[in-house]
Formats: sequence, C-alpha cells, structure tokens
Amino acid sequence: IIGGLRSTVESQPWMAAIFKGDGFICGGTLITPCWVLTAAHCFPTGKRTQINRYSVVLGKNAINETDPVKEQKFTVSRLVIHEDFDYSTENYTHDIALLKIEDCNGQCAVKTKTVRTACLPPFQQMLPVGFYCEIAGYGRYQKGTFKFSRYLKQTEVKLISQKVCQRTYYNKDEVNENMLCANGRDWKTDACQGDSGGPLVCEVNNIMFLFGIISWGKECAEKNQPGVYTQVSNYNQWISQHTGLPRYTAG
Ligand code: 4AZ
Repeated sequence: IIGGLRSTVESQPWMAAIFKGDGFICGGTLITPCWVLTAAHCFPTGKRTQINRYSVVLGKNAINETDPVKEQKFTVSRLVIHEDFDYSTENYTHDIALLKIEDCNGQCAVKTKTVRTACLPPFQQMLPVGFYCEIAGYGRYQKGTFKFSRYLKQTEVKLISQKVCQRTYYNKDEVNENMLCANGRDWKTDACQGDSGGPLVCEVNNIMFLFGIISWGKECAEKNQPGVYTQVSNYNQWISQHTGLPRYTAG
C-alpha cells in the first residue's frame, strides 16, 4: 500500500497473508471460517498448482514476526482458480480464486478479536461513484523501491465510474464489467505489488462488505492510473458453487 496508514489486524480482521514456502506472495480475505478469497494471478496457471506448498496466516500484523496469540495458521486443502481466468490474454478478467484452509487438527478459523470474516455483498450490488472504501495489504509501500511493508497497512480509496475507467483511464480491452476501479485522494495512495488478492471493503449499514479484490493497475499511485479490483458482487454464484455458501450472506 502506497500512502495511507499502518493498520492492525484488529481493524482488518478478515485480512489473510498467503505464503508459498517461506515467502509471502499475496493478500486474501476470509469470507467464511473455512474459505479465503484471493486473486487468481497469485498462482501459476497451466501446470497443476501444488497446494501443499501454500499456507495462510490470519491475524498477522507483521510479515516477519509471529504472534501466537493473534495469529492462526493453516494449510491449504483446496485451491479453486476461476476456470476462465487466463494469463495469456493480458487482461485480468476473472482474477478470483478460493483457498480452503485447514489447521493441523483439520479445523477452520476461529472468530477472535484479530480473526473475523468479511461479508459478501448481494449479487450485482454496486455502490455509488465517489463512495469511499478501504484497502489493506503487506505490499510495496513506496514508489521507487521494491521493498514490501513489514507491517499491515491500509488506506482509503474512492470508487470511479466503470465508463470513466474504461474510456478515460484505461480501455475496453483492459477494464470490463467484472472489474471496478478506485483511486486514492489526489492519486497519492493506492495498492501496489504484493497487495494483490487483498480486500477492498466498504461499510454499508455498519457492516463491512468485500466489494473488491486487489487485482492490477498501471504503476501505483500515478495520476490517471487507478487501481483495478475484481468486482466481487459478480461472483456470488461462482463462490457459492465452490464453497457451498448461500449466495447472499450478511452478518
Ligand atoms: C500488483 O502487481 C499490483 N496500483 C496490484 C495493484 C496495483 C498495481 C499492481 C494497483 O499486484
């Protein structure tokens, strides 16, 4: 996250950190005790992904430190990458994947002060243009350096109209109705490399809903180059089909 603030898992308790071996690769969001939603492009496609190399940590404030009181650690028992996600098209449509998590006793996540689910928005719900939401991640924190943040960060971003995003900032081949765009105040704050897969959550009636998955963007925090997110409310059916969740879950 470029700009914004240092965050804590207490304020982003749905935040998941995804690792391949010992290396941090992507963010994710806990949507049920057993399932984390993330970006498809976090995983190699083509060959069969080896799920035994991945792990997920919930309740993590700092990437290089472990806090056994706050954290819950899991292996991945299933990885579902969207069938129509295709790297080779150089278009990130359907950038969505699900991880089923399981601890060493075969259990899923337990709700605590630092671990909690985010809700899925109702099918095809759209928020008004200009609505402020928040994003969080452990990714790059400065333009110009490739270092990832040691600590979880968060920032506020404002939703942009799809048409303006397609016509003014990007083009129709790049941005489609399965994506949403958002920019930070004065284009100075944004998601960046390493934040992919993480949450864009919006508060509606005091409930935090996962409206977006951090997906891509040209550069980070550059004027007229908004962050692009997977539009989660287009995927309720896909999510329920793979997790067995009801299509609309609030609370
Ligand atoms: C990335 O590479 C990435 N500025 C994610 C988000 C943005 C740019 C790049 C948005 O994971």
